Amino acid sequence: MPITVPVLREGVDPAWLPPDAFRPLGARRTLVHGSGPLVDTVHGEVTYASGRFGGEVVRDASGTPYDLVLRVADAAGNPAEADDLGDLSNLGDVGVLGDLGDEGFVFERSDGTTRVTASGQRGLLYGLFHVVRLGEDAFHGTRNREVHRPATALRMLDHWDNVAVHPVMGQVERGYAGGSLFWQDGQARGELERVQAYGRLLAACGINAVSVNNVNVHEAEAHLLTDRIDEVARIAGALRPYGIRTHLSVTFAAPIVLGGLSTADPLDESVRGWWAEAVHGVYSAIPDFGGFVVKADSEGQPGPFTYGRSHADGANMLACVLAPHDGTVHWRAFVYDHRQDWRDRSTDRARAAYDHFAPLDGEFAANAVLQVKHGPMDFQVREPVSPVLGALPRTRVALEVQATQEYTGQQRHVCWLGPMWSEVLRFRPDGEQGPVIGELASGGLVAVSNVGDDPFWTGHPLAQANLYTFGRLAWQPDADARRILDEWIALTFPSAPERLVEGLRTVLHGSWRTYEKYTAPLGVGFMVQPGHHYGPSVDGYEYSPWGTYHFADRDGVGVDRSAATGTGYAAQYAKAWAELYESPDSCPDELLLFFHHVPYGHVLRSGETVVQHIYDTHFEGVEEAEEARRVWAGLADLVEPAWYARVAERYEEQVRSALEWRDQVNSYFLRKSGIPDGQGRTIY
Ligand code: GCV
Repeated sequence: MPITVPVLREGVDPAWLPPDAFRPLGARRTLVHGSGPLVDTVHGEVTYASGRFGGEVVRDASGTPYDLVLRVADAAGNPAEADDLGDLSNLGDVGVLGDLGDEGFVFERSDGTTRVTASGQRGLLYGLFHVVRLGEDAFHGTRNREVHRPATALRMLDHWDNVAVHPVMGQVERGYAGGSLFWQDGQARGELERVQAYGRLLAACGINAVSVNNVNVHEAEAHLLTDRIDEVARIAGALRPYGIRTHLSVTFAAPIVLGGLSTADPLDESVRGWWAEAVHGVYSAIPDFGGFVVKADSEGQPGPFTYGRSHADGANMLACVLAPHDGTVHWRAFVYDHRQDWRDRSTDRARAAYDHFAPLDGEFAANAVLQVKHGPMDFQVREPVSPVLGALPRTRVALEVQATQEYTGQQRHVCWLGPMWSEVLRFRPDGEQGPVIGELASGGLVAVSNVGDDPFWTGHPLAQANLYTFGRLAWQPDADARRILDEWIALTFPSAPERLVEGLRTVLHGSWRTYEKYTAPLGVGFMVQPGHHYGPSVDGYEYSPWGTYHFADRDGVGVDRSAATGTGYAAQYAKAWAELYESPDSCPDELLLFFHHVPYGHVLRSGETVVQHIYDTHFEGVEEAEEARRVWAGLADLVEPAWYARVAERYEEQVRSALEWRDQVNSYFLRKSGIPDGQGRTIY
């Protein structure tokens, strides 16, 4: 039976799956061949599109020509069922199917028929969305066989959603798009059609896993593991038709909090037994459950350190009880001292993850994945790539990025993060040779979700591009981010005139660098308002316990992380990078203040002094934000009014906020340094 495609409530934006995106497919005659629940999803999608656009969907091969064939075949290229496939039997070189795995597919077109052949149901689903992405191009000319398969098996979104509204963090921690899609009034939503529609959007960009609750596990969320697992099961049920496996964040102290045990020591037999029992319950309710996400010994969350155990001990205990069920534990490497004394210059938060985890390489179980933030600090607009990502060759490592824009404008500013993520994915930890991060992240790619129950999903409609880009990069980490953005534009605005396409490119392409220009300079980070992290406060975190300092004084600014005179962080990299970062003369400009404390008159590789660079980029950043607002205003006649208005309203706030950033940062450095702007502009 075909599934019923989820229908969005009036006013909810279809994002990158507007009905018109299905027009080319929906106007054709399509054979859907194979069986199983995800084939039913594909069948449902084609039925829905055909019903809308006058096409036809056929389930059993009849020998008549088709415009499109979507079929599951076995590794030898034989169709899943022994139906008469007539002219469809020609798969040519079928050897490749054996390599496709469950998620890959072959795409080809000849003799007027477009064929998608997958060896697993998931592959068929992704093949369907490939056809949707191609639009009319999928149905013209001849196309040689293309093999598509994801670079990594786990492409995941972590939701930091609280079941019950948290008094400080609200419903979604660091969420800027309304309430939770999953939870409302302290429980799982009764109506889950939107969750299913979310799964559909995610499948269309290649995401296959979702963790549904905050990694900071409060009491209500803790119970999801045991007595409230039925609520998680209902959410999993809504995501499953689109190939999404559900994961849960759990507290390491669960045996105490939920089980009444006196300890959560990972080497204690009763603790292990308790977890095994709990996991059994989870899999009874959700047979395809993905696994756990764990934030341990981090920012107040409990962990194995309490018992004198290592993080490998903690992760492996959970891995062991998950293994019989094919589950995975995602163990976060975000472990540092958040109660640091700002007077203590010997402690460097940037060092912490490497210091904790690099010595544990080779000790983690096969189904334990170490989940590592892309930078050593915390999702700043500019950080070096975390040295942890290249330091554990015998460990499955996942890269974690933040689609939710905690430090990049909180979905009030446009900040398309595709170029930043691409830079990280292309980074070669060993220098010129060796694999890039996109290849090393065998444990998967994870983004903290930027989605909520807002009608536009992401608060700022243009932030949808971040979610889409993440999914597509997770599928193919070396893909060109700008091509992905073009895909997003083409899907979101089918048959958009060139002026709109160009306008969207203009406002999005450079938006990350624009944001970087008017906020914290040269990789120094933070300078945000404490707590909520929106807007400027240059010294906001300077005397805090969080390890986030810039050390500006009258002579200079920046953190000395060199091995020779600083914290030694630069030496955590392989030789080529360690040498590059070690000296202020070779360190890339954009990271200079991350690695070095330099005088304001220090001349950058660009030829500009540090302080003049700060002034110039802050003026430029505001001008670029104003220009983007102007470009957007010129698109008013081409975009649906509510969409247009939401973006326009956000641009007003972005420009206001950018001005505030510019004036606070520039005034701060003028007052500290006493060095006037070389161009004589007004600084307060
Ligand atoms: C979920 C940062 C955020 C926290 C977040 C933490 C993490 O510190 O500000 O809200 O907690 O990262 O990644 O665990």
